[in-house]
Amino acid sequence: MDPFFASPDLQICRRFRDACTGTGSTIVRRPPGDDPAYQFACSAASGLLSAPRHLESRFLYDAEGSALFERITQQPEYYLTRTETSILAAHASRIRELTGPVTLVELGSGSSLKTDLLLHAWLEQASRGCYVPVDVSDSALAGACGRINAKFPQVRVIGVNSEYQDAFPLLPLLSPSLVLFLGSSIGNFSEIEMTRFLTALAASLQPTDFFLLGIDLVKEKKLLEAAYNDAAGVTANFTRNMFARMNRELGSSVDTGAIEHVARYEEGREQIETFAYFTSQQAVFLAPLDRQFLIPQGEMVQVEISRKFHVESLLPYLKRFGFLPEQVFTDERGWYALVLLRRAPKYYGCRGRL
Ligand code: AVJ
Repeated sequence: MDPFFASPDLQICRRFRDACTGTGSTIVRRPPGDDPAYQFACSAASGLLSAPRHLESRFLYDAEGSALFERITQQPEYYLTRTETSILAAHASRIRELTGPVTLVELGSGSSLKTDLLLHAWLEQASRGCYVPVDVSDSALAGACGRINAKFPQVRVIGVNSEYQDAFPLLPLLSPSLVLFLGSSIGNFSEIEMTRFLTALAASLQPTDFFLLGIDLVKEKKLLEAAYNDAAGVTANFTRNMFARMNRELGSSVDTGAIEHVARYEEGREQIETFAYFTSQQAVFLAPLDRQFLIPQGEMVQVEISRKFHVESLLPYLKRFGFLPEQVFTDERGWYALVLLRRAPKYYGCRGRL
């Protein structure tokens, strides 16, 4: 088939296969066919027309947003990254023991700083390795690939610049693998998004593949709210950047000075809900659609949810999708957990078939 007519999925698979035969570090990018600004504008339009108004949190991570998130992880109140890193540092070798010499695939890799701990453990047991980071931010991905390639020349690094789901068709090519989904990023999904994500991931993995999931655990409201309202105001700028990005990419001309960051823990729903609160009415122009949306003064636009979990209820939930717990690692305060899961045998859980 002429590659020009190939679907985006097929194109990315083909580029990926070509990349596998090289050496050093490579980045596989999305085909130029789909226009990111148009997609961003469509998503923003449907979110701003909904009640309550919301925007998809994946759009928080452009170059600016990814850099702001890195700064969030260094704030004293944001315990998630530090805690997860300490758990990884303590258990990376054990994880390698359990998985064997598998390819590391990281969804939402960002700066890939935590991955060093795993790569070290991998190279203690073998002379070579393969690392496939997947991220929507091209700048974060390029930085991470370059850094890892320089630090670990024995590791083949293939960056994939795409949404998580667009990288799933690559997983069968990478088996046996350990898919990393760290930082409690799964907490950004709504219930229905999480269901779709886990179904698609499970379908793309072989029974020999592993899944390492980082989850932030339910804890005292005060600690949670502090983590999402850092005193230095970095998280507030992260929230404002959603609209700053719309100004840059969609010609929106929103006064970001009229936006206040609101993040509160909803105990009933066990999630942090983050909003942009508008202190004055703003017109949001979306150039790719040639349309304008009014946000009245006093309105809130939800930009993110960060769900918090209980290990005891999450494990049976994951089992329903065919992910079986291998081992759970946690910190001494019990604030955060890393769950190592194994893809169940093919017809696991299919009643009537097995
Ligand atoms: C890495 C996406 C999971 O929700 O804790 C941090 C993002 N937002 N502070 C999180 C975030 C505000 C973070 N995730």
